[in-house]
Amino acid sequence: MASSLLSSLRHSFTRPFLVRGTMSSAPSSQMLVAVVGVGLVGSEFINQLLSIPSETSPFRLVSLTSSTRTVFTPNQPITSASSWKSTLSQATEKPDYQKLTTDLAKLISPSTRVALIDNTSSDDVAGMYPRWLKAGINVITPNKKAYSGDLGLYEKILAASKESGARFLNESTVGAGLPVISTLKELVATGDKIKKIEGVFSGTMSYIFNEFSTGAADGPSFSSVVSIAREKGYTEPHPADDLNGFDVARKLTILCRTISLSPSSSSSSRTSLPSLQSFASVQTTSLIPKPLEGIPTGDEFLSRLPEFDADFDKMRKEASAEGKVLRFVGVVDPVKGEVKAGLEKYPVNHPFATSLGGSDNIIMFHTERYSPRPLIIQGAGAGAAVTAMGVLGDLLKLI
Ligand SMILES: CC(=O)N[C@@H]1[C@@H](O)[C@H](O)[C@@H](CO)O[C@@H]1[C@H](OP(=O)([O-])OP(=O)(O)OC[C@H]1O[C@@H](n2cnc3c(N)ncnc32)[C@H](OP(=O)(O)O)[C@@H]1O)[C@H]1O[C@@H]([n+]2cccc(C(N)=O)c2)[C@H](O)[C@@H]1O
Ligand SMILES: *[C@@H]1O[C@H](CO)[C@@H](O)[C@H](O)[C@H]1NC(C)=O
Repeated sequence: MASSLLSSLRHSFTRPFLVRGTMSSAPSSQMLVAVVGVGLVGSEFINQLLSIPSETSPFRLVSLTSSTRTVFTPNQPITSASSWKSTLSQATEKPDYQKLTTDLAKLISPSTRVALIDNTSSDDVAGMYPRWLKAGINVITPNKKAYSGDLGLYEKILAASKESGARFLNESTVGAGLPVISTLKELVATGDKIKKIEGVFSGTMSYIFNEFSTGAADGPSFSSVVSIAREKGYTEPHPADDLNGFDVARKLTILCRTISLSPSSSSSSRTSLPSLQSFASVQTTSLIPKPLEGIPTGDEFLSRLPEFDADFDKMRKEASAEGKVLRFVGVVDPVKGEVKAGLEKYPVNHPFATSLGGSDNIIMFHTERYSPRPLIIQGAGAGAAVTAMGVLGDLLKLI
């Protein structure tokens, strides 16, 4: 933390001197960018990156990698938003992460830095972060795998970043483009004390319960809401991959680690939070009915889900009788030492009941300063445009 603050200060002081003498062209301190994973978010990110006018942009896009192909063109950066796709599809080289690491590391110099954007959801790619960071390559990603997985991998990432000074940024892993991690980091770094973070962290779960539970005693059946969510492309192909709550558990792990491993975090919140071995250590209450666990296909799962509609209906009726709605939330509570994900009830006039629409996320920070009324962040928590904005925003933090 202190060293990254120092390095960003150092950077802002030295940059005017570097720029002097090259008045005519782009900033002389440049950032070469490599993108791995060109799906929805990756493509949108590339388009946003290339929309920065090249005369002022400190970025040069030098490499693209999909699951089957790779291009590396440091001498002729990619500049065209209309042709990068065909450049990649015509490439004949297969992805080779060892080679990419060496090739990128060779480009690093006092005036040239390198950032790698992982826009995959791949565990293998996430496993490369320590090597990339060690080689001096900055890593930016919306992929939650590395930061919420095995603690051993996360510790390697921290150590590699410390050793080389290369940075890893993760804003878009929680709430996509919403400023959740940066807000949390700033609260902690300025000495505020986190009492509780609570929120609707999954766009899919948000949509499902916004539709299913409005405060009324009746409404559409749970299985019909899940089916519609799947048709609209809001769920994973297999809805159980959303209903298991793991996505929320991963996001909570990232928040928890961000608090407990921050050097400026008060020692009490650092010690009271559980040290999570991985997202699997988060107390997570799955919404998958027991008899449907392990069903291999999404279609079969959905065809049997109506057998459990009565159970969900009963919960909705009970909540309604108390003047409440059901929401699938995540909680990080340093006071109680608790990190958990599951279904909770909230009064019909609570922001989780009144202000959510579509697949919005909402995150409440209860802190010593923001008390009794919490700091609230709300908005679209998924979608290529906002996620790519979170990634590009991280990249801009390096300049
Ligand atoms: C900027 C950007 O492109 N972001 C995307 C993001 O939109 C997308 O959801 C995730 C999912 O993988 O990737 C970045 C991730 O999500 P998305 O783009 O939605 O997924 P995708 O369309 O399936 O694209 C993934 C591409 O990765 C490639 N891939 C897979 N495995 C590899 C390996 N080993 N090497 C190289 N490429 C690899 C696939 O390539 P092809 O098979 O097509 O060649 C796919 O194209 C990323 O972002 C997270 N996310 C966070 C928050 C919000 C969102 C969202 N979409 O709203 C996504 C996802 O969890 C994921 O980790
Ligand atoms: C997220 O990134 C920030 C750096 O911006 C870092 O301080 C924090 O520890 C990271 N957290 C996780 C879990 O990756």
